[in-house]
Formats: sequence, structure tokens, C-alpha cells
Amino acid sequence: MRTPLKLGAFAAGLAAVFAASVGAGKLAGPTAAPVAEATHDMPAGTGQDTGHDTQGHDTEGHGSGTQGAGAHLPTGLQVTEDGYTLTPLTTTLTPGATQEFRFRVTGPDGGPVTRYAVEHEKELHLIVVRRDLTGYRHLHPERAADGTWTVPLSVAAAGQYRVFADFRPAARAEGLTLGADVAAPGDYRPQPLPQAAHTATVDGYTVRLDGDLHAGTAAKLTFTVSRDGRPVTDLEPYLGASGHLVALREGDLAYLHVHPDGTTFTAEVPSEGKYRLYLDFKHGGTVHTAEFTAATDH
Ligand SMILES: [Cu+2]
Repeated sequence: MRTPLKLGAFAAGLAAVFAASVGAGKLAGPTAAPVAEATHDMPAGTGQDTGHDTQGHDTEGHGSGTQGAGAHLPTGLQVTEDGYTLTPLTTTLTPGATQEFRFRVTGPDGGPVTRYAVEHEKELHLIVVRRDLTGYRHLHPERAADGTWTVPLSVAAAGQYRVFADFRPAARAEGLTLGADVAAPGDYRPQPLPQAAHTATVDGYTVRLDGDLHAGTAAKLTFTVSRDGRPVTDLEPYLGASGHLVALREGDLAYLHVHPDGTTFTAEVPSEGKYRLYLDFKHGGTVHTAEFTAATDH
């Protein structure tokens, strides 16, 4: 249910500055694209409603109960949506070890999806994060001809991990983000969410975030990357853009995946609360991820 992003035309003069306008993005509710398909008509709050409208379509409800029939849910909360299902074939992770993480996406006909549209230079983007919002990874798995996806994955510590597959089947006009939990057994010590902050450091870079989130409306966010006190002016393209931003909502890990057009992002957070922002940028041939906690202003 990727909705078209409203892309602005903010000044793009400084290579090191991202203008990330947060508004009207994937997590948007009421203005999102048509949802009249019966497959969206899930009773809110029911956990065991098996699909009656589409063969093999299990509408396992994570509905909040506050949205009317046909309204969009935020993405990433369901393992099945519109007949597409994310199935991890690797169901247990071993902390500290690199292993092959394998999964499959099946379509409405029950078979593995083997035809995808390329979006942002990839057929599928895989995000892995522990349930406490630590350990973020943004990966690009390889697909075998039979539809099985594989990627080397290592997680540092035990815990419950959320795996998001962000993709668009060739047969669909809109993308999907499906989410599933995968466990890394062991002594799980969840970390508290860091305080909201406008500065993050990563790999010797300092990234400043200007702007604040507003629930349900557009808000402009600007990221400025510097190193040793000086602005970085030669960021490299990453996934066909100047940066890549994912926002996850505290509490349920609702997922917002936004790519910029030029140096501009536009997306919208759906509700008041705290979000963890993950900004990927590329410099010196390496992708770095700056993380921020951002709270909506009331
Ligand atoms: Cu990606």
C-alpha cells in the first residue's frame, strides 16, 4: 500500500543537506490510495479472522479499532496483506554468528512471487531491527529463480527481531511492506529508547536533524552531515538518491520507508508518539546509518 509520495522542490544547493519533508507518505491514512478491495475489509481487533474474501488470504487482524473499514493501516504490521505473505524459512537467529537468512514471498495464487518491480535500484529491501529498535540493518537479499530470497545476516545480541520486506510485485501498482518476527534465543536485555535528540554521531560523522514531526501533517526535516566540524559536501548517491530514510514507530514498529527525490523526502507520520529515524547515507564508498529518536510535537 505504498502511496505516491508528495515530493516537494526544496532548495537542493548544498550536497550535504537533506531536506526531508515528512508528510503525506506511506503511513498516511485517510488520503491514501483506493482501498475498496474487500481484502482490506478486516474487522479491527480480531486476531483470528481467516480470509473469507480471497482464497488463502488470512487477514490476521492487527487493526487498531480506530480506523473505519477500508482505511489504510500503517505498513509493516502484518505478515499477510492483499494475498501476499512473507514466510521466513530461517526462523531462528544465532547471536554473534553470520548465517544465511532465507525467506519467501507468496502471492494470491499460493505460489512464490518471482516477478518484482525494481524500486530504488532493488527488487526488495529487507530491514531487520530488534524489537527494542536497536540493531538496525538495511539489506538487499538475492533472489533465486524459484523465488527464495537469501542474505547473510548476523545479529549482535539475543532478542526478538522484526523483519520487514519492502517490495512491489510486478503484478501490482503499489508496493507492500510485510513484517514478521524472528527470534534470536538467549538472554534478551532490551535497551530503552534513547531520548529525542537532534544530533547523532556515526562512524566519525555528525548528523544534525532540523525540524520536528507532526502527526498527520507535513513536516520538513533537514539532515546535515559533517565531519571534523566541517560540512560533508560530497555525499555519494545511495539507491539512486542522496539518502534513505526509514521511520519506525515506538510501540508497534509501524514502518515508514521514504526515499528522497533529489535531496527531498516527503512522508507523514500517522500519529502522535515517538519514532526512531534511520538515515542511510553514503560517503567514502561506505553506507553509514545515523539514528535519531524523534517525538511528534503536540
Ligand atoms: Cu533498500
